Amino acid sequence: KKSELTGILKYVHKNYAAPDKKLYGVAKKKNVIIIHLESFQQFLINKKINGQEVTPFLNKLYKSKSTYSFDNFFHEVGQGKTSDAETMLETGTFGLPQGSLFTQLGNDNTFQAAPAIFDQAGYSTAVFHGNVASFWNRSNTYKNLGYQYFFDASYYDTSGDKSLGYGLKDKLLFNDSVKYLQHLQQPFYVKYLTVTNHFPFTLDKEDSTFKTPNTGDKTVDNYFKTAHYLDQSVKEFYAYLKKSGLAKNSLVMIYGDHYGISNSSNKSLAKLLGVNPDDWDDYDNAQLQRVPLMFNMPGYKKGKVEHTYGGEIDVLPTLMHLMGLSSKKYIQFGTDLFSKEHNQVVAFRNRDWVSPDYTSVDGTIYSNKTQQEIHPTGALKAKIEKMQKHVNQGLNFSDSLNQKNLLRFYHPKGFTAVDPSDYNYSDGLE
Ligand code: GP9
Ligand code: MN
Repeated sequence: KKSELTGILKYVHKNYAAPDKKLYGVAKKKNVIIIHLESFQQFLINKKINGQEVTPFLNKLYKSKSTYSFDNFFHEVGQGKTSDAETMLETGTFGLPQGSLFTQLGNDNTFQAAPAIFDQAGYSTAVFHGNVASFWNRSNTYKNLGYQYFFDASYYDTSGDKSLGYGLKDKLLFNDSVKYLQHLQQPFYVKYLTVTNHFPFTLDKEDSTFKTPNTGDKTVDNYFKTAHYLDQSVKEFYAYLKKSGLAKNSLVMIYGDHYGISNSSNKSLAKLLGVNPDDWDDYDNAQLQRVPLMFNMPGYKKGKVEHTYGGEIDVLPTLMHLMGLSSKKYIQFGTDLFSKEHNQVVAFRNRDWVSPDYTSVDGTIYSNKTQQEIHPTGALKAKIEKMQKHVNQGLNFSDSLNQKNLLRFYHPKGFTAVDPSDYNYSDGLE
């Protein structure tokens, strides 16, 4: 079994993309604050409904000179949804072909993941989340990832109208977590998992005055309301970051974990996006899987909107390089989005893919330029096959690494293995 690592390592080394020297370490020693925008898709950015911006604050961050934003960034989750996004971002490996890696392998697998890497670089690490710790088996998985603290629902007052479907409302999560955040030793690596913008996108009247559209599909209509609420939550958190002085010492990474509107509702959404619903097809569904990715460094002046194609698997090496941490000795399946050697073929978990010029859905190839199906021959056919091979290899190697728990045989130099028994997330009340 150990020998299977050899093939994986060969692939990972061949795939490795060296960082852009100008950006390497640009946020060195700063805090890392990750804001996981639940079910948040890229089309919300700069979108107006009835003349009103849905996400005015995020729009400002998106185009700010202090932010590197991406407009061709895709989620790559499978059935593990939020937990798949977390898997990719924390471990640099894909979620599983079926089910959730957190649920299936989170108890026992060996990881060489972001929390442990940052911990060993001198950071304190924590997750803030308004749902119960057991959801997606986080309480066990986080210990194996090496998170020092997990402030789950038990740390907050979630009574009455303070919480909704998946837990504490986002504004309260950001507000009520400050008392824990401010006691963390800096620099810290922390993650906020929001929940309010989650299907079925319901919200109490008192939490929003946003005037929803009227597509006839309640899910689509309400999505804009909860997204607007999420935007306000982030704005309020930023006010705290500014006031406390944390902003200027932090890199804030903001991303959408996956779609909120499923393919079956996309036709209702089409009208709002200026597309004739009758023309909506699989190609459009694939393109709609874009989610935001922003690296905001308050005070920084050289940010811009990047058009590079990439996905969630690419985030960890990108972030590590911005923070001045080499990713070279780790087994990660994505590459630094700022690297000239970054591969722009984005794998979906079901082996479909998107790239700057072509899109593949269910074996059908589309030209992005014409948005029409094509039937490649000759050199183009070979090129397309090469892209599919890249997608298959990445997913296959990642699956075999995780399913056979191969990292237990891999010992990157200078990395200390995580001992889950080092952590106890209880708030001492039970
Ligand atoms: C629950 C939240 C939602 O804690 O993270 O998970 P999802 O349903 O999006 O996978
Ligand atoms: Mn989610």
